[in-house]
Amino acid sequence: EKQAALATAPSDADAPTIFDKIINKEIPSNVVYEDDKVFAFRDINPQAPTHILIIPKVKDGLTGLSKAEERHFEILGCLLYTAKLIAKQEGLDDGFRVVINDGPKGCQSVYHIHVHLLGGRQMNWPPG
Ligand code: DGP
Repeated sequence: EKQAALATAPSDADAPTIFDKIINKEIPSNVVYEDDKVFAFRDINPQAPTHILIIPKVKDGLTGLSKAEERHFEILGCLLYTAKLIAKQEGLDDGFRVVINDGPKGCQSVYHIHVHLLGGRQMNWPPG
């Protein structure tokens, strides 16, 4: 399913994605954190007992990390700091993982930057 999505994903288009509808609550999601800049919700296809996506409310061209510019420094920091806050909120005191998939080879499927927060089980290394 994911491979099929990757084959058709617009790897550099700045078009709206399903995440805009999630932010606007046109599509329901399980929201775990929201402020003026950042939105976080549970992944529909969890890869760990805790699997949360942390995204900027305004994409501003940040389809993925590879498109980051200096103007994105603040929001990039906000996303990671929010991951830390949510990890605490979720009780992931023994550790967790954050992941940013970028581009086709990074297995990115939604082109609105997002930080995956994964935890609640022993993670493995190397990742797949
Ligand atoms: P990535 O493959 O890194 O681009 O991650 C995209 C994630 O988005 C993937 O783990 C599944 C998740 N996702 C896609 N559509 C929806 C949705 O409609 N709702 C929720 N909650 N998650 C979604």
